[in-house]
Amino acid sequence: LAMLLSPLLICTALAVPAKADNPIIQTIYTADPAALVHNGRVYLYTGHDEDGSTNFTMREWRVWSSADMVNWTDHGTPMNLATFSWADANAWAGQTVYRNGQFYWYVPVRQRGGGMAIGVAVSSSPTGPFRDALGRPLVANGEIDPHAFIDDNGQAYLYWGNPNLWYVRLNADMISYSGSSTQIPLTTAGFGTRTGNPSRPTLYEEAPWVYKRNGLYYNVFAAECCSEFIAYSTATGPTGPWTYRGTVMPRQGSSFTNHPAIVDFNGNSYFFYHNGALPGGGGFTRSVAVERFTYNANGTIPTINMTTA
Ligand code: FUB
Repeated sequence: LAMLLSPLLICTALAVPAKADNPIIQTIYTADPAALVHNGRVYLYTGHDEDGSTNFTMREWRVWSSADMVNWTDHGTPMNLATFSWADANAWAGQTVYRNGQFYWYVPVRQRGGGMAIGVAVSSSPTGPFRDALGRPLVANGEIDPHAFIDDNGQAYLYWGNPNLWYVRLNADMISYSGSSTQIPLTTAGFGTRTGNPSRPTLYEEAPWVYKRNGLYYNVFAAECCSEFIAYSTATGPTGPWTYRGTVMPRQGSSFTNHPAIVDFNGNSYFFYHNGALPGGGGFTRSVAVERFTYNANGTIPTINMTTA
């Protein structure tokens, strides 16, 4: 009987798809995901909430990668605050893009004796090590959460901001820019209506994630603090005007922040975010998680709920 059953058992086992952990990383607290698809792998760039963190105790960034969205390789810490000699705290939400054989990692950090600024580090490998490309901030206006986007015509943009939303046109070297930083008008038509905070009439809070799909530009962002949910706007061009489209991920879980990243990989779309789902988790001990989703036929993003596995 055992001999007869064993092929059946093997077939059954093979038919069950492998399932990833969610949160993705279960060994340390991670936050602020940014995903990059390169050469058949998804690279996941995160911050690191230290154990016992009480107010964003974050000193380094981490890299992870996967070829199947199930098994993740830990690439360690290829960048930390010491990478930026001019920074002394707040290794917050960054993002990495690839161009011409180099990987550019944009991050917000606190300048020594100053406010928040955005630095850019470079490496010839997606897993580093990364070195400070400039030896000074790329942008220093006290605001955070940089996100770079390269349009089909090769023009790159850097978006960032809290409480405002900014962009600047990056040069092809990705470490300098042309023109000055420009504020994207935060209109309620563009970014929804926030209630109860006259100084911030729209939902936009922070964490812009800009990309293009089927000719439409998407700006997915953290909305309305605190706690945050994830919302999005669309536009026919990379600088707007933006039209508010609604919720991507409602407020859920025990983290008062959330932070979006969206990529397509091997024919599927993935939404990365963070929550407080690990034991001991919360607003300063967050964990990066992911959900697979399908765009609606008209290009809108469905409402996505947090899951654990
Ligand atoms: O992780 C520190 C800050 O919290 C990030 O810069 C924001 O996006 C929010 O997630």
